[in-house]
Amino acid sequence: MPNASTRPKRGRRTRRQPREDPARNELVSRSLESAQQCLFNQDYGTAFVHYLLVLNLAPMLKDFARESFRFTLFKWADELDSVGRVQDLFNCFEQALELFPADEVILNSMGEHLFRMGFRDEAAGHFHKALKLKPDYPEARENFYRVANWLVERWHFLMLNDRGRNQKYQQAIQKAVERGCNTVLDIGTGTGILGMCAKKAGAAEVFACELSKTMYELACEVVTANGMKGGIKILHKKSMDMEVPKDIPHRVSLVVTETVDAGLFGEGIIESLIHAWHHLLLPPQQISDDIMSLEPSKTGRVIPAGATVFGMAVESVEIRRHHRLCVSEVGGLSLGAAGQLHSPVSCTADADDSLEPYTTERLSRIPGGYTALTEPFRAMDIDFNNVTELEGLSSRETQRLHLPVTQEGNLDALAVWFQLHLDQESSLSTGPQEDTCWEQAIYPIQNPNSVALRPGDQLVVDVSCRDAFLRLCSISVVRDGHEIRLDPHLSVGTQQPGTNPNPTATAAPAPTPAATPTPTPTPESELCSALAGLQTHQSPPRETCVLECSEIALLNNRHYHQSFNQALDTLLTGLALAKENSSAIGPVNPTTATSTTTPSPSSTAAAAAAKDPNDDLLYFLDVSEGFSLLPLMAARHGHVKAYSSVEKSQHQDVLRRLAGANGVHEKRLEFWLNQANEKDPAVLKRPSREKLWSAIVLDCVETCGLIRQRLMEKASLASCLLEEGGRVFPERIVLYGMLVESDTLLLESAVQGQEPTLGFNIAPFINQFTVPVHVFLDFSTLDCRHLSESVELFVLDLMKASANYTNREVKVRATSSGRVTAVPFWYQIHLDPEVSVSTLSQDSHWKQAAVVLQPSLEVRAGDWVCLAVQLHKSSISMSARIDSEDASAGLPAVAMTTS
Ligand code: 44T
Repeated sequence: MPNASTRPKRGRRTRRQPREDPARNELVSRSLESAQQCLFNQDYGTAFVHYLLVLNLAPMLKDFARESFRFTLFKWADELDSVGRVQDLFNCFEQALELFPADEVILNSMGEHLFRMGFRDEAAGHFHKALKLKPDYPEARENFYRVANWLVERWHFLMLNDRGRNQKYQQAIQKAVERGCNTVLDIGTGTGILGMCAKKAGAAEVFACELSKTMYELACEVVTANGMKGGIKILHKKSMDMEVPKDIPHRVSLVVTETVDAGLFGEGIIESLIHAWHHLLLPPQQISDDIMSLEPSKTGRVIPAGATVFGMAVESVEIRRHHRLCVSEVGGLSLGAAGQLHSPVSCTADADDSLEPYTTERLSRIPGGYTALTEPFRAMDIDFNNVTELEGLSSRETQRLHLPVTQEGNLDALAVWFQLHLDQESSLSTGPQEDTCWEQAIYPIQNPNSVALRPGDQLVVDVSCRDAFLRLCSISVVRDGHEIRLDPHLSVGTQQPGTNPNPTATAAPAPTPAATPTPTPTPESELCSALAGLQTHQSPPRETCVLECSEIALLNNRHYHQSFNQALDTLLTGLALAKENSSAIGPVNPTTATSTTTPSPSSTAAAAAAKDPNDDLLYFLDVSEGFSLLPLMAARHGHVKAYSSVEKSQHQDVLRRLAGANGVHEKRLEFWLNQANEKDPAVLKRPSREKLWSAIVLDCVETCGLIRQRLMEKASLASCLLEEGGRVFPERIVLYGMLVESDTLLLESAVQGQEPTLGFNIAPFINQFTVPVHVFLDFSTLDCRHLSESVELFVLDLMKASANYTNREVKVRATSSGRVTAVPFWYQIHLDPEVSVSTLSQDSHWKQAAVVLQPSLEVRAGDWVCLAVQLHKSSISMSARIDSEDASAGLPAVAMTTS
């Protein structure tokens, strides 16, 4: 080691030829050797340090050592990650990027770590950089698409394409500026559009703030491109962190904002405006003020000026099946012992704060439609120009509304929307009937029993504002003068607590006779009312458990479970029979791979005496993500030991309860992730050293409609772990698609030109975040024209995972003329040669996805379209062209490449 005084200075070091310094060379070569040795010994931390030293001292070795260095870094990062040393992990990546600043693989990997830890903005930056360095790097592309969906949410495209909305905002802003509001702050500027409107209208000073880094950077680019760089000061800040004069020199006369979500208050508009009135806005206008004055305003105001919130009770099968258990039995299992299962969306009076009070749906597109059970009612009026009112919202008394039921049906949810009053003359509505793209807020009913309403009933709803969220809670139904409480913890109906014999029955738990128009009670209604009165006593709380909406929808899917039951039955019966036959011939080791457990033929009797009862067992492994009943269904077949991947202890408890109630011995159900070693948690393993699996269930399609990441890797591993005759479920998935023309999909994926954005140049910037694959689609209600029949696009064979192709050309005949803008796709999931389930079926918990074609393709009826489909890992891409060859004579031609 050279001593400190002779150590070269940093600046000179690079100019020096290492050959001139034998001591350094010696150090480099010894360190390199140590690095390689440590790598061999899987001591990645030490290897990493040695590599750092080597490459800092001898940068010319970078190309030579790049691959091993990356490998070491990734392994070491995984180790650091598994022990929670997050800071060290990022330090290592930063050191690595100092050495290799333009290494797309390191950038992409760092992005993945950042994304997993929730630093989405930073992750996006890394994926973006990696992609710029190597535009055809599929991993970075897939990752970028994933974050793009998070960072620039799809509503940005919808909003910017909504010319009506943009024009209304523009006119309101222009009017305000003309009337003297010439200092403006745009809170949550997004792409900068409202700020630019203010500038264009002639405002002297315009400020804008945006809390998302990605959106802030985008706004800066857009404002510059529109020649307003000097005219709008954009801050990367949350408005509540802004101060006068630090961030803006003085208070402003106008705040413009559209920080509202489907439930109005979800983006924090109440807190932002309270803060703005106290710190950023001039004092509010007094009634006596001359609002027509052309002088610069000395008072402040807000656009939008206020809002009116509306609600309505609805019946919707789609909402019901995602939030409540609607079946009492699936796949041969009785679910009575499950306790109360509900979705994470709950707005009951005692709902805990971790639950979301509402979810969102576009009712006009909800599969199966919806029925309005009441007229729309006014739930709240709010004046954004009245700070006292804003401050009083949370302490406002709960408002109790009695809503006349106008239509017979099941009460599944309260739907909420609002009118945003931009000023006194102009407003926007987000209602379900309006021609808008906005979703409505949905407050699902969590009552375990269905609540059948009928005209004449009154629904009692409490409206309040807690934690700055609007809360609507259905309290009770008044029928014939009797009040029937709807709290999930209050038993209604004739059931005993803890049982749920037929929750899908449409009969109300409430009194059964039809409501009479006269107040005179009939003997029947008297009896029922008396019953209802008796039954509104407080029942002991049932065990409750929260499941994701898609998990509840899956539980409600009878066909899915029935199909699995059938396929499991075929497999397990066949295997058990084969075992019986083979043991009749002589003791045969079921694994054949492990001869150590085979007793010697000469000692059959002794072996029989010492026979392990587990020898005859079939082993079933379910590696589905989330809650799954399949292991229980398998364990109900005799001689099966089933392993579940359910991790949450609450969910395991539900499965244990169900096992007990369905006659499954506790030893026949294991939770394998409980046993997995911490360092190596999710790796597929043998059930025990000398056993192989009879069946492995893989979760192949995500709820959003995409193939699960790393599916094929898992499938090849799974098929290696099967005993003879064993099976991977599903054995095969077939991807289907259809050519469609859909303007809606285009509007959701990219800003279409400058025209809808008031002539501002925004599209090229926001469209960098265009993602060609749309997820969570409801194909059955998508506004589109079908331009072809459905066609098979791809087959993935999970039993022979290595033989799958990655590229395929499919010829599709156009059945109508039009513009092919997208190809929605879905899957037929084949459990075995006879049984399959479709992700397109009505009761599916899966949604569909679609590739938006760029560019779209004009077709005439009868044209053959050649679709090039590519599957890289789990991401699908497609392009289309008119097939000029005459393909009409043949069947769809297929070209394929194997991976
Ligand atoms: N609403 C559409 C648009 N932000 C959602 O980071 C409107 C949806 C909509 N920045 C129904 C109706 C409608 N300080 O980029 C985002 C966000 C940013 C802030 C700085 C703050 N205090 C905030 C708060 C939010 O503002 C941007 C827009 S917020 C989301 C708007 C008819 N459903």
